[in-house]
Amino acid sequence: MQAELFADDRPAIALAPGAVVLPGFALGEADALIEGIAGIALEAPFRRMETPGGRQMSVAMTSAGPLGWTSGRRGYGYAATDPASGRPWPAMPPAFSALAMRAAAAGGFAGFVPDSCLVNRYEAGARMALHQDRDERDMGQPIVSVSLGLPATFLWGGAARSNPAARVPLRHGDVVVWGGPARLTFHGIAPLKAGAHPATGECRYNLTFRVADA
Ligand code: MD6
Ligand code: FE
Repeated sequence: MQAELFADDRPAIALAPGAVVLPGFALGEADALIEGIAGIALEAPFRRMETPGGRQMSVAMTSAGPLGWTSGRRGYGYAATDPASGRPWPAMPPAFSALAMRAAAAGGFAGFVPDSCLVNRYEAGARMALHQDRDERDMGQPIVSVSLGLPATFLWGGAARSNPAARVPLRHGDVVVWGGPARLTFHGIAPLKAGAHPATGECRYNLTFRVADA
């Protein structure tokens, strides 16, 4: 299996039933993914959105695919056009969807065909507070999340925001797949430590693939 060739020496880590970290699963495609992100950002530049409460997020975001995730004073959700330009989001590069489908299958979710790829860019200090991903229509569909560049600490909580969160290190090329009974688990990213990575420079990218509109 090709994934074995590229995987690093850490075994898959089960976070909970339905949720698994696949260490190094995307390493073979990492350079192509980073090139793809640069292309996406030419059409739909990274921007720091506002929360519905009016605060600016520390993570910069853009999207690819038929639907893009957006946030603003009117709330969170998916849109077919980029509110910054009024144009459709850039197409999802075929290598992106192929990797996401392969990872989902490896995580136990065959038949996953994403219609949305949210691209997150973290610079030093950027973080994501504990949240649930609940803007998608079909909670039976999993999420596939790819980490690129600087390492981060993933916060893996529970079914309630107040549950204590485990700290899970995520490195360049790691993929997290989750769905099923874990689909609504609270999760986040601790403030990114400053550093430089040969593939991305002074940032971390995260790709999250979803079926937003099943
Ligand atoms: C991040 N990820 O890794 C933030 N959400 O930068 C997420 O918020 C996330 O990784 C749902 C599923 C997988 C994720
Ligand atoms: Fe999330």
